Amino acid sequence: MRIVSLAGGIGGARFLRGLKAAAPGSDITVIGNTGDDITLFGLRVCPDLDTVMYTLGGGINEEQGWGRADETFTVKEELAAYGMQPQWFGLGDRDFATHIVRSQMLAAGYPLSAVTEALCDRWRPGVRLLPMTDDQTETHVVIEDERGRRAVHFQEWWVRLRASTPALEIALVGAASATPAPGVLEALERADVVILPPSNPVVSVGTILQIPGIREAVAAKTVVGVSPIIGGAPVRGMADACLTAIGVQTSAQGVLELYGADLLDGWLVAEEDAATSLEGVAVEARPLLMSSPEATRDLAAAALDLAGKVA
Ligand code: GDP
Ligand code: FO1
Ligand code: CA
Ligand code: CA
Repeated sequence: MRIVSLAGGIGGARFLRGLKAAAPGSDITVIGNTGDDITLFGLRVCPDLDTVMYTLGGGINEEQGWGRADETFTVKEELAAYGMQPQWFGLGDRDFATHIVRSQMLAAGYPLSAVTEALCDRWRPGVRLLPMTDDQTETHVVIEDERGRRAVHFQEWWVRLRASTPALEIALVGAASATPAPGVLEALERADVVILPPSNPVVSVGTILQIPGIREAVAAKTVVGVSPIIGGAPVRGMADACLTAIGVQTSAQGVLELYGADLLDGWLVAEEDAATSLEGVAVEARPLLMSSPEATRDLAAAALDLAGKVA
């Protein structure tokens, strides 16, 4: 079976581990969000691609959900001793090596998709990991504080401000002129099913869907999504702040309506959200917590099962 999945960071990566276990032997292509990407100290950092690569490749810091296991922070401390900014983003020594390789290859003219493939030669994630686009796109957030109304990089809002300052607008800068990375539309074209993991619907899946051509190519397929919202709150992180920013209620129903019946054929929600419904979409209630490898595998299996029913 050919499966395509659109993934952000932690929620996407954990779900993909379950998907690999639920569908052994299937061909899985992951279209990764690059809206979180940021250039720091001259290095290109791609948090969501790296989270998927490290999680599926066995290098992730399991408790944290991002960054490397057995990490040290000597370079970060040395940069801080020089007074280098920003100091609110924690790049570890092992992680730095990934960003050095990536930045060197990008500077040599390789597109991000080729760089990602080269990095995955080491990590062997067991899926084909493609960036949504090779073009530089970045999610920026409009906030208003004592310095006035201004746009900051998504990471500054998310990590430095912990999403505590309301987002007035969230925009993917560069989206209009971006094109899907090589292989993205081809993988969608060939897919038997598209699965939307419980990734952030605004700044992960929503971002990928903004690259011209991707939403239409996804909608043409049998698409099943998993709600990242359970009982009116995100399972972890601050997705509620993102949904509020775009005027969507933080609920399984709100996210279902945001994606819409033109995109989704099936939608998995938690037991307490069983009343969720939208004409044209098959909604099923299932245990939605990825609390163990078995629970995560069962969740992915339920998504594939629902896809089989609505296809
Ligand atoms: P990020 O890029 O690291 O923020 O990760 P994603 O965008 O891939 O996923 C973030 C979303 O995952 C959050 O909105 C969480 O609510 C959701 N999430 C995390 N763990 C679980 C879980 O166990 N079950 C479900 N249904 N959603 C989860
Ligand atoms: N998240 C944090 O909350 N603080 C950090 O210092 C931080 C550093 C970091 C470094 C590399 C990386 O791949 C991810 C990192 N993250 C950090 C996670 C990341 O900023 C966000 O969780 C995602 O981009 C949101 O999806
Ligand atoms: Ca992300
Ligand atoms: Ca469809």
